[in-house]
Amino acid sequence: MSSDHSVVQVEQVGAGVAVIRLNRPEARNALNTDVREQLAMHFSRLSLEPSVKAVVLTGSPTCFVAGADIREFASASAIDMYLRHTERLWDAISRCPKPIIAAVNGYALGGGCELAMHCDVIVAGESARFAQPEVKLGLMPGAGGTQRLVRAVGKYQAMRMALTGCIIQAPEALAMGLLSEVVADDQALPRALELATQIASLPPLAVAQIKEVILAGADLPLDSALALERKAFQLLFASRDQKEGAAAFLEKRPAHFVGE
Ligand code: CO8
Repeated sequence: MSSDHSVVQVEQVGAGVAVIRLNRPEARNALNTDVREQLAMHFSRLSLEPSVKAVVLTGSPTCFVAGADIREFASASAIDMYLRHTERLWDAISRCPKPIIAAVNGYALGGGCELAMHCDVIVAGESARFAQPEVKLGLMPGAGGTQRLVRAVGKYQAMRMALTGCIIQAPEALAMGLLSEVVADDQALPRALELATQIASLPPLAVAQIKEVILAGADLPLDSALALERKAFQLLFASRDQKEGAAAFLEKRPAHFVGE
């Protein structure tokens, strides 16, 4: 890890995979300004780092993230909250062009569940728990918990979660469509690393186009989304990796992708 005491630690592991680990155990990894700014800084930097092809985001073995730091906003005014402009910090994560795999153990609550939903693939340990409990604090989700959640699980489950703040166990979250995979608790990080390594070995231009089109297309009318998909698909025919992928298949040999 880059620094043992930092609340957000980054390590490059294996070929093309960076791991971002939240490290604020005394507050269950609650997202205070320091954590948010460091997360944004690392995601911005890794977005531009050519040697990194996929990012794994994780917390501790018992807690992913217990939400926004309640102490930090307990007595804030509406104008204070506005002036914090936390959207610029979330944007650094949502605009990362590289696949982000969340490895979730323990609690992913409020802003923690929203942080997981900023990721592209979510692997959870079987004891992980998810909730949008803001309503119990007289609040509502403020970082995608009404919007990304409804897109992931549909109206009736999103309403149930946000209106009651109920805790959802990992197997139920998987069945709802909130997760990609549930594994044994001690396998969440290894499995996320395995997926990230697999993605990092694939042609990065194709990977980037897939991520961009799936995310952008989800907010467009179907015709526009299909046109966007077609254009991105056609664009990939300009890449060396597309020629290499087809040639390797036809010559019955492993492909050697160069990212061009
Ligand atoms: N904020 C600040 N401190 C926290 C938070 C938090 N969200 N969660 C835990 N802590 C602190 C506790 O205060 C405690 O500190 P201390 O030791 O000084 O008393 C320490 O972490 C340990 O907490 P617990 O003793 O409660 O630990 P447990 O293991 O017993 O329980 C839980 C862990 C279940 C995670 C429990 O701490 C909990 O319920 N936490 C609050 C969960 C919550 O309500 N989260 C939602 C917050 S609101 C939110 O996320 C709004 C998002 C809006 C988007 C952002 C827009 C800006």
